[in-house]
Amino acid sequence: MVLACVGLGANLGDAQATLRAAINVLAVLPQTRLLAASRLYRTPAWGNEAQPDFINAAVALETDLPAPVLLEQLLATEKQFGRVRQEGQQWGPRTLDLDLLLYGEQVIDLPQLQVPHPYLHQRAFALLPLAEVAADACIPGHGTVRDALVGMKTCDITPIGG
Ligand code: PH2
Ligand code: MG
Ligand code: MG
Repeated sequence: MVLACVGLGANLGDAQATLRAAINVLAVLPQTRLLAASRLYRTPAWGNEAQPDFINAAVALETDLPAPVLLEQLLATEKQFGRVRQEGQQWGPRTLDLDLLLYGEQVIDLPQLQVPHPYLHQRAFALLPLAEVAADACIPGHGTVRDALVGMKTCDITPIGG
């Protein structure tokens, strides 16, 4: 069993409903147990700022699925929620984005999968929800999730419903 952490994001359609439904899908993945789900957060778009705010969240999973198989499941779930990938739209709006942020303490560098997520330690919108479910998890090369948040601007990242 491995502790795998997944970041969820969406900023098209009913993003809150999509994230809640996607968490329910992740909860019933084969050979996997949902350990914890964070609150949903409203976050300003990072990268390409000319797009709607995102809703972001994170889950901690305990899984026996190898990382590439888990990735396939995440991509299939994105598609199930209407994700269309467009050439050259790296940071564009999306109905659902599921990123494998951490897979135990493994470093994976495959063409289709980099773990830890290469920008995780720089992105408050991913770290703040992640800290709710796995604050002590290690981001290989960058200390714990809690450490990575120190000094980071988080005041514009607000939990939904309090
Ligand atoms: N995802 C991106 C690019 N920018 N900004 C926010 N706030 N949240 C995201 O999930 C996000 C983003 C690419 O995956
Ligand atoms: Mg992403
Ligand atoms: Mg992604």
